[in-house]
Amino acid sequence: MTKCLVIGACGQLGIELTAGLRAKYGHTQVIASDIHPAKEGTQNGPFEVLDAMDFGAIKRVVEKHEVNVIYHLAAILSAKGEANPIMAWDLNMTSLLNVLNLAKDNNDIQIFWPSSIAVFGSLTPKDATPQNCVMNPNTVYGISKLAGERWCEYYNEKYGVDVRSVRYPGLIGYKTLPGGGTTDYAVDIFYKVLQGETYECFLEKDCYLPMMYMDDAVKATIDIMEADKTSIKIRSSYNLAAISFSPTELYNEIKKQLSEAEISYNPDFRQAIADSWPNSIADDEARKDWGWEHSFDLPKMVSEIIQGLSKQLGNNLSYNK
Ligand code: AKB
Repeated sequence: MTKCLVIGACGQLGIELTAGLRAKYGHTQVIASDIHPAKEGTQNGPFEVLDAMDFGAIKRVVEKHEVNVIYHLAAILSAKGEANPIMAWDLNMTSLLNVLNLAKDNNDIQIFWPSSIAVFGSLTPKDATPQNCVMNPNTVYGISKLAGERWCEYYNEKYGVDVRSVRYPGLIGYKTLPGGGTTDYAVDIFYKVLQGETYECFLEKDCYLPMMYMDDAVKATIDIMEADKTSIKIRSSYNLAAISFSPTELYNEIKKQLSEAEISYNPDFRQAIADSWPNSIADDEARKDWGWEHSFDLPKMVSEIIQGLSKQLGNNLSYNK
């Protein structure tokens, strides 16, 4: 019987992954945990306040609930990490080593840990970036993700830990605001335009980045964890792709569906981070090894978010779909 622990369940992905796992395995089978108290979306099942830096605390929660699958999502992202690099490194690495060491002592525990397109850098091929290529990340977040990937492969090879990982592109959902990422503009814009405000974009208008709608991200995460062990050939982290677009392309699609939407551009320090990341990703290995397929293209994603977020915000703007 699958018994999951989600670490970082109150974050942008955590809330939606917890909901997806509970829908699949049952509410009591998924323990949500976070350093912050439970919030809406995590309260319909067990919840533990948990510091991912505290090995003993994770072990106690795992033993108490007889957990056999850990989704470890807690991390400091790219833009926020630059404000406090040492803290970002400490959190991102110590928490990963905590769950890997737990699984090393108990090989029945399976681990999911997310990597990111932030592992790539200025010397990486920009278009259709392959799984294996030059990687020279220039953020502490990217450095920690690349080091984390090496640790995952090491623990799998040396100790047999069943750890699985994907390199998420920018994740776009509307249920919870993201915090501290460079791709967050693609979520922020919806909140602003649906409240009748002009969105001031912190990236340049033609800056292409790999992105993915949250439902696809949740599906990819559950799919890789459910795949047969023998089909997982990459134990560092899989390239994962869905759509790529620039702020202008996103804005134009929103404008088609919500004619009031307005945007202006005022790039800041996050532009340099975005410039070092790929435009698009080749994810052939994920598609071949464990059958990855995405479902959301840009128009479908925009329409879902406008409809869902309008309801959530209770606004009465008219949209065209
Ligand atoms: C960020 O922008 O830092 C994240 C990521 C791409 O991992 N969304």
